[in-house]
Amino acid sequence: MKLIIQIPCLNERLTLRETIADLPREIPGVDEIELLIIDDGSSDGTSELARELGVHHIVRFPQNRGLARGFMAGIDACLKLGADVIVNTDADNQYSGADIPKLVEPILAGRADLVVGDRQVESVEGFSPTKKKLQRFGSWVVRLASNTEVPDATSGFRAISREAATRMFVVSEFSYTLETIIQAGQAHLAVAAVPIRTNPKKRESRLFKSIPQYLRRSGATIVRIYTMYKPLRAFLAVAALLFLTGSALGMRFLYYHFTEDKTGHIQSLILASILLVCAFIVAVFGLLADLVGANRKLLEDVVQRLRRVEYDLPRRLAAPPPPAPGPAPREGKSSPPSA
Ligand SMILES: Nc1nc2c(ncn2[C@@H]2O[C@H](COP(=O)(O)OP(=O)(O)O)[C@@H](O)[C@H]2O)c(=O)[nH]1
Ligand SMILES: [Mg+2]
Repeated sequence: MKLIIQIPCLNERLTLRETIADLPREIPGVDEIELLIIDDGSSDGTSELARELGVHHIVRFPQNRGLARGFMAGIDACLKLGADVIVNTDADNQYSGADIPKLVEPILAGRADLVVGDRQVESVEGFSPTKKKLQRFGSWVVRLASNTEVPDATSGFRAISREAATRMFVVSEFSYTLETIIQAGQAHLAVAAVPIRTNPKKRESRLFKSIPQYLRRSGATIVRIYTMYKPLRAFLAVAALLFLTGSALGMRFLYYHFTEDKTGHIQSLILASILLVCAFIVAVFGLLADLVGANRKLLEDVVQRLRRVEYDLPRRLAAPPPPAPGPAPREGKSSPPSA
């Protein structure tokens, strides 16, 4: 059982040493632990420090590609390196490395494919009330879209089984946290959450420069992801709103038409017609988006199979062949080694 702990980094020279020092060196049920950092165009010598600290693998981009792409590059590298379980953590030592055994336990026990560390956000001191509210809202949307019970969807402290990692495809540019849970939920993988501890805040977030930026980016990500994974529901909700408003205006027109003067309220009639036509168009868009979604699922299946061929086949070919079936070894004598 090989565990690779991956750490996405953007200029983390100041905190990387402490983060790595806090990682466990041994975990019951795990034979090998390796570290991998994704240095996403850092200019402060993060990679050099990582090498000095004995990090086993470094994925380095000459230019910043963003956390989501960095995360996926790490996942791909871990699969290629033969990881059975992958743990993702932050380089600012935000999450307590001592909780990694707790995080991987449900995967080792075969109870989960994706385990998300729950920071119990209500009690985290470093979070502003706005961030807490948005975090709660984001987690609720993710639970709705994924049919899972993850309380802290934006947590980057996760354990991922090889099976779940082979199925991960992040399309969002900005962050991987929400999308990966939705994908796992929709693929009917077992998603679990365990309470974990966090360390005191070391620095401001690298992902957001200000609260309005946080609101804008997270809001857009949540809407986009929900529409992407539940297109019919999202489009039909908008269509229903347009339909109900159009119908109400249409009723208003008919009411006045039959009870008062027969010539007035033409504006209501025009607006009602426009809204009803729009409702129809949006509903048709929903059907089209649903068809595109079905296509994406097929593509995901193809990519998953390709990954298996690319990453699992060489492993299987490199492994010694199983002993050829033959007569059972006689008692007291060991069987001859197979070729
Ligand atoms: N690969 C990559 N990692 C990033 C980028 N921005 C932030 N990170 C890393 O992602 C992790 C989370 O970032 P952090 O600033 O702690 O975000 P927060 O925990 O949401 O406040 C840290 O390990 C960062 O070094 C980026 O553009 N690319
Ligand atoms: Mg952090």
